[in-house]
This record gives sequence, structure tokens and C-alpha cells, in this order.
Amino acid sequence: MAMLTFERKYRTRGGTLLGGDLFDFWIGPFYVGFFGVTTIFFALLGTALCVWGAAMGEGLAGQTWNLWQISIAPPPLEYGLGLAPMLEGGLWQAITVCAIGAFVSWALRQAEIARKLGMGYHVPVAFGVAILAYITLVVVRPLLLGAWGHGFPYGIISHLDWVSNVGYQYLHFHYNPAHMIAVSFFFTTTFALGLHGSLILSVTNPPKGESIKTSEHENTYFRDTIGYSIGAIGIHRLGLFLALNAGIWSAICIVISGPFWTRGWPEWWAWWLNLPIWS
Ligand code: UQ1
Repeated sequence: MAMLTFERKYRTRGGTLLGGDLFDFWIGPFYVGFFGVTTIFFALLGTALCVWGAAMGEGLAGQTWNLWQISIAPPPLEYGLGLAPMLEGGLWQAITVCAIGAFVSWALRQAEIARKLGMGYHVPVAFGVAILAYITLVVVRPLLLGAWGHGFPYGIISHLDWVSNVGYQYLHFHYNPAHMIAVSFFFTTTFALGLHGSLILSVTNPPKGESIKTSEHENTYFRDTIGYSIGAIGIHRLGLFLALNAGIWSAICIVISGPFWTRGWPEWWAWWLNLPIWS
């Protein structure tokens, strides 16, 4: 049976947050909605501005169509929190507005679809954490430091250079305690996904001629190996917890660098070396 045949019964009207039933329809398999329209608008405009910037000479070393080297830079620090001319960071400011507009529109479209289906808001809330991490980088931290120039440049190589440079500005970023926690959550997320994905495939993708196994086999596998199974819902709760914390601690580790701590991160650990218990 084609997907669209049995999915038709889930296509319920209403549940929109804005616009009533104006955009309450589907194009092929895709729900449109007011926020689908605003997502397309911001995404197309932001992309066009990037292409225009590339054509006007924004690149790591002057004008280039090399996809790796194109870079839309934020304004020089001298512009502070003001608006900059288009080719001196104004483009970056406009693209940032488009990016936030598109990301937030997408989250609100997810919320509308969740309402239609009578689901919880877990998906838009989770995506909201990713948006929060981005906004921390290009809005919150630049605001706290007093200049849009503290945002990162929009380019494949250039944003990596930015991460490296900002890291070395604090001598050794791996000594940032929030960075330590964020990295640990990223690694644990991939570990949990590896365990979960392999477990699910191992029970649902048997060799030819053999039947699929059940959740009892999943539980038994982990009880036999480590004496504990977190369960089918539990692993997804754990996964969501780990993934959201990776994003949240990433945002924390960068927003405290500068606004809260301006010296090298290794030096922050002086509080540990200075504990009276060592003397
Ligand atoms: C697990 O216990 C479980 O329950 C059956 C899963 O559900 C399908 C899993 O995917 C995984 C990975 C585990 C094991 C995880 C822990 C934290 C013991």
C-alpha cells in the first residue's frame, strides 16, 4: 500500500498556530502551513544573499566560486552593535536574520504538525535546543561582548578557522569545564545511537529465511551482556537527554568564554590547585 493511501486519515484540518486555515493544505506529501511559507521565504532569501555575497567578492582570499572558500564575514568589531554596510558585514547581519527566521519557522511548522497529530511537542522542543545553540553563537554572545563582529563567518573553511582561533584565544579550550561536559555528551550520544541502531537492526534485519525477533530479545541481549536493559522507551528518553545536553553544554561553554572568563581556560583550574587540602 502506498504511504499516501494510509496516511490520508492523519491529514486533519486545524491545529494551526497562525493564519487559520489559509495555508492549511498539503502539496504532495508535504504540509504547507503559514510557517512552511515563511520557512521557504527566509531560506530562499538567505541563500540568495549568500550567492550575491559570493558574487560581490566575499571569500577567504577575495572573490571566489570555490565552495570551500566562499565566506560571508560578520562586521569588523568597530561597528559594535550597529548596522553595517552591506559588503562590510551587513550581508552577514541580513543572512543571520534570514537563518533565525527560517529555523524558528521550521520549529513552529513542526509544532503545528504535532498539534494536528495529537502528539507532544518533543520534536520542536528538541530542534529548539539546536536553534538556541546557534542563537547563542551569533546573537547572545556578540550582544554580551558588545559587537556583532564576535559572530562566526558563514563559510565552510572559514567557520572552522573561527572555531580554531577562538579556541586558541583561550589558550586550550579543552580545559573549559563546560566544553568537557559537552564533548562527553556528544561522545555518549554517538555511543548510545551505536548501541541502539545496531540492536534494532540485529532484531529486525535477519538473514534471508529467518523471522524477525521481538523486544524480549532486545532486553535479553543487554541483560545477558551487562545485567541491565533500559527498555524500548527508556533508550529513546536517554538518547533525547544525551543529545539535548550536548547542545545545551555547547552553548554554555562558548557563552561563558569572554563574557565570564577572559583568560586561558587552563588557568581557571587554579581554584583546584589552590584548595587548602594540598598544603
Ligand atoms: C536497551 O536496554 C534497550 O532496551 C531494550 C534498547 O532498546 C531497544 C536499546 O536500544 C539499548 C541500546 C539498550 C541498552 C542501553 C543501556 C543504557 C543499558
